[in-house]
Amino acid sequence: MEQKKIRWWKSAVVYQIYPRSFKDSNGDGIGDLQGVIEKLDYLKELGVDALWLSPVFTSPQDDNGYDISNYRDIDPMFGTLKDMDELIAEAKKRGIRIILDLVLNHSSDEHPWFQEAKKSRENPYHDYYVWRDGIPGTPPNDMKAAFGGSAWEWVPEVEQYYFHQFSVKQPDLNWENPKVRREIYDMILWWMDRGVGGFRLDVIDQIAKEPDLKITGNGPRLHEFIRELSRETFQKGDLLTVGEAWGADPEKAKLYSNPDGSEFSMVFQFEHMMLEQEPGKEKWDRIPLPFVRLKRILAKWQEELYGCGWNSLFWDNHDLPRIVSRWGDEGKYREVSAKMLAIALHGMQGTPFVYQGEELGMTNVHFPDITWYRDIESLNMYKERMAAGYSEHAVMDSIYSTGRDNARTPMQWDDSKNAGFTQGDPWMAVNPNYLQINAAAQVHHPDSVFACYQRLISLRKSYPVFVEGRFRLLLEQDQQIFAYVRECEKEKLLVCANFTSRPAPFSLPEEWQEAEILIQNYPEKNTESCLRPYEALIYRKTSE
Ligand code: TEU
Ligand code: CA
Repeated sequence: MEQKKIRWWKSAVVYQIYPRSFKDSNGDGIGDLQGVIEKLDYLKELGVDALWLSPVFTSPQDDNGYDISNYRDIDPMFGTLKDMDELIAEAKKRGIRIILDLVLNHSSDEHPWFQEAKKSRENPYHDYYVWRDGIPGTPPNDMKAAFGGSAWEWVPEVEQYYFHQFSVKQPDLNWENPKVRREIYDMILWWMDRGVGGFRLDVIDQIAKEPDLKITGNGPRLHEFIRELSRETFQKGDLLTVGEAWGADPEKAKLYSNPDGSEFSMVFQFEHMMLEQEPGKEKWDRIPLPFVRLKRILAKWQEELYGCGWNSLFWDNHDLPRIVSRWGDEGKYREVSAKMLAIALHGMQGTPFVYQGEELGMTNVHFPDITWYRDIESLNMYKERMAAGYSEHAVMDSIYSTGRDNARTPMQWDDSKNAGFTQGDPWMAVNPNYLQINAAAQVHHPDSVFACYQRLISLRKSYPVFVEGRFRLLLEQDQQIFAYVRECEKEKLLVCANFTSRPAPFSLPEEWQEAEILIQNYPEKNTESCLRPYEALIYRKTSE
């Protein structure tokens, strides 16, 4: 049996860029592709192997680019196709691949397909989308859209409703229609010919919808469609493909990330990210993190995909509050907790994703009022909850703790005006703490959060146990410490992390007393029988 080559993305670390907030090169206050090119040496210094760009395709920007009106062109605010070709080439020179974010569940309502589709029921593009007969004011059913309101929108010209799981300007594509699938496959092959190194597939588990049965995620034809997509496109290259699958469980993930390459390389699952959402409520209604459950869920994913699937590893992305504010500390222990969270995540098996600014320990933002915020999800929630009688204080608290704009404030490059992000007026204000938290203050500082990520990324390439080692959870019931071992034939790791601001009783097992310390987040050696606040270490030893 030919030795299965280790796929490049199994030892890779991917960096997510939210282009609009990363670096502005032309002074219009919006990040762009030339800005990304300017920062490739910074990313090379960090050591990442691939860049996932949130969408930069032509878009009216109703959902900041997750509403695409031309899949084969770059929105002028981000640059041109020529800039994208230059980015792909310049990144390649540095051994870095470019991963594009494809939104295939829906398009923009300004896409020519939809502009045609809504003209008449006989239009050849009409069934590129999901339509239902009805009468004005009485939608086909009571399904709600993720950004508020009904999931059905009436179009008088055709006297029908169209289905949209997200905003009214994001009509769902009809994957039942083979013409839609062919258009999508041809577009993907076109990007593969331009040299992209992979794709992130937005809400891909929602493409096989059955709205009459109120099914959105995990529809009956989902894996049929994904296998066809993979066969017709991805399998013709050596790509990293990652599907966003909010509803995935390990059983589904074994299909999505089957080592035979029949679907994707991996998925983003969110079970570990949903634990503070009050059951039966919206994401805005929070309960404290159930830490022991978190550890059990992380362990479940590690154990169940071992040898038969592949995990992505992430805490942050453009939709989530920043992890150091969420599970670390914004004050005295900001840096040490940011490093702890990195160590706890990067010691596990899978492909780690670093979200822009996470490598600096960037935090959530606390703007004075709603006028400073930009995200359609937060703005719609604000309107809905204020109209429903919530106090403004409660609504703003939800936005402060859980809003997506926490991750979308401009990248903090240095302590110059607007953190060096733009010479113009930024599309969204910079987090005022950029004076203390910025790349310039960290890149050549050996004790910085940046240096911690640099070290973790290089460790993954230096020791096969990071990629191959089997995960085993320790101290399962401990309320403060997340500890686990990784073991393969020749070597093993012990990872331990105190997730709290209090010392945590811990005695290092005898077998690890003489082990080498690969990384730790306190400068001085620990002499007590406890882990200091947010203390984390990775020990390594060769297997007997
Ligand atoms: O997100 C899918 C999605 O479900 C999230 O929007 C989630 O519902 C929300 O963020 C929870 O706060 C993807 C993209 O990542 C997101 O940015 C887009 O808004 C969304 O799809 C629609 O394309
Ligand atoms: Ca710009």
